[in-house]
Amino acid sequence: MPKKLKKEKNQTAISRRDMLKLGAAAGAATILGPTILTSRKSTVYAQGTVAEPVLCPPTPVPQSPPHTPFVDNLPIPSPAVPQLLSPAPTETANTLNGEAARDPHQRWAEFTPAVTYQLELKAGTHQFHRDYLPTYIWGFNGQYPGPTILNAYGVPSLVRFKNSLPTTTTSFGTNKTTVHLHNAHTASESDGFAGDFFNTGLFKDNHYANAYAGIDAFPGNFPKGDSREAQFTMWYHDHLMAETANNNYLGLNGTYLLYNDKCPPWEFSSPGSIRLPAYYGVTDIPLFLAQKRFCATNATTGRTEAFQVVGAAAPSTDKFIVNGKIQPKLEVRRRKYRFRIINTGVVLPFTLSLHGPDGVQKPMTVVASDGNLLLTPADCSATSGFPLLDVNVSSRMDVVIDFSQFSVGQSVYLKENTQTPQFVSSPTPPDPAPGVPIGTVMMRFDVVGNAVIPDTPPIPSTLTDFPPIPAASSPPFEWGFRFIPGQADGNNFRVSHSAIPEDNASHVATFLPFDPFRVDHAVLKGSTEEWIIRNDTLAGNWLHPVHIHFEEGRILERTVCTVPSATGCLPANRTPVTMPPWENGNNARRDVYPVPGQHRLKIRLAFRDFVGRYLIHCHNMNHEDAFMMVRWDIVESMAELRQRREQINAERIARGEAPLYRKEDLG
Ligand SMILES: [Cu+2]
Repeated sequence: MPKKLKKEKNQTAISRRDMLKLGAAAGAATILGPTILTSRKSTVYAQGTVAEPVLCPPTPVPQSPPHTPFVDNLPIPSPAVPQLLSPAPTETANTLNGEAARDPHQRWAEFTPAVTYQLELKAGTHQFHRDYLPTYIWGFNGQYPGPTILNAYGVPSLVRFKNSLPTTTTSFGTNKTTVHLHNAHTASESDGFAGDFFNTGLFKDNHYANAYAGIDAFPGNFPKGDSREAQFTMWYHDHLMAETANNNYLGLNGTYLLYNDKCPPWEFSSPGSIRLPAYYGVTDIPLFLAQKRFCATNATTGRTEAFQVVGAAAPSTDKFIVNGKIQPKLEVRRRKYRFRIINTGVVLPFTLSLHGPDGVQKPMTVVASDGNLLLTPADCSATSGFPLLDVNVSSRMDVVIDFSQFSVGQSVYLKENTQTPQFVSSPTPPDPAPGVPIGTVMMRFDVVGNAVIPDTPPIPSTLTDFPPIPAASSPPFEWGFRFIPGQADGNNFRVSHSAIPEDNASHVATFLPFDPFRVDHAVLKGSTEEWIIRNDTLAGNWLHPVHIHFEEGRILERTVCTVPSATGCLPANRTPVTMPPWENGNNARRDVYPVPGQHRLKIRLAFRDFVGRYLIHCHNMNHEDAFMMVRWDIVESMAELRQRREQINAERIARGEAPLYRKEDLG
């Protein structure tokens, strides 16, 4: 035991930036080699001419400059424009012409890209408010939020992510990247695995089949796969190990929407359509939520720079941002609108409600959670029993707001209920509506007239149907999300795991930091597993929004421990927790599973169509960067499963740990 503790201490002493170096060095065979071969290509891409930021000192923590509420219009992120790529995309990585190393695209011939895009990661400036000077950002095509990709199921796409980030920077970003499309059904080599980062000067082609999960089970369908698996609202973002928070805070994220017969990009009647508000940027609008803090405006540099609020000992933010603006306004007509709310981080949940000019709460109808249509729509309102809409980091909540309930000339407010209210100006302006302090308002909707485009019909009472929950092929696999007391900030979150249910000892003993080359669980393609997600940290600590790449799941059960225990809740002490209809597995599918202290969630996942490396991690970006993330793999065959599980056991025994898999679990 003393030996093991010593080893763990050494491992946890690794800094986050050391981990990046380790990732590059340990991956020399697969990552560094091709990088060296192609590094001369870095001069192909001209670096931006944006002056690097002059950051303000870390102490004292500045108060952001004041702003006038509701003077900027809500920006609509521009749609990405398809373009032909040169060099043309290839199945195997085109490392001789500047592509980063990767495994060959899976199912390339089956899903030949019909549309291609290029998004260039580069420095830029962005004005977050009329009263501010421009702020240094990193963005896709230099813009924040990045361009919105609009595409359809059945139309395979390829996005070339070109890393033109500065070779040196005075910002708090790290100029390597890997881009995850959350939570597309994507082959591993295009999934933005956190260890698959590549350097500035290189590009990487991510191939998106835009097929539903279940391709192999429904080979005759068009679009391929099981249409009940459709997801509509996704977002793409930097997923660089140990630096995701910084790079996202700088602006490396954008929206990716998929359409199909059920949700086409139009509102008129068409076969299969449920006729939700659908005109992008007009009646169907992404709301990209974020928090920031800013330095004092610097007249010499001509900038109002962002203050670093991520990393060790992070101070809190004091401005709420929607689509890149502080407290914007949006003119709306008296009709229904769909808003696709996305929490882009970095670490706090938004807890939202809608209020009329009299301050009274008004309903928002939730139609989708994490991109998946709900079985039946559900109101977030004062009378529904669920008055607040929790949007954890990376979760998406699609709501329909019917502005026909208001009169022309009235204003409506989107309120944040749990975070410290933002600083607006001093003295604080009066409340815009009774019980709605100005600092709590995310944005304002101004009802300016009757509908011009005819309103959509009432929201159907049934939006979709779900595939059946498949039987699990093995005992539940348990993942534990743990805060590790006594460790340095930035290095104090871990994921434990065990293949044996109720095996509390393993969860206490096993908590290695993320290592892209260590596999903590291997699953068989085509199998279904029940996973338990548990947070044994005592209540009062963080809620962890756990994200599982690649497949959607349904929460079958949520319990809280009535006799709190840091070492594992006894079964007799677990009591069910009522879940809102946008979380309950009877009505909702998810890919972000919020797990507060002393909670246990039971979910079931099928692993289909592709193989390779995937992730389970907390999506609080500071937490995933502090190593609350592990790799799990999907393998092709029973023989490979057995070999990989034996290898995992052998590596654990070599570390002085108990084997993970029993003989009967080896496959
Ligand atoms: Cu967390």
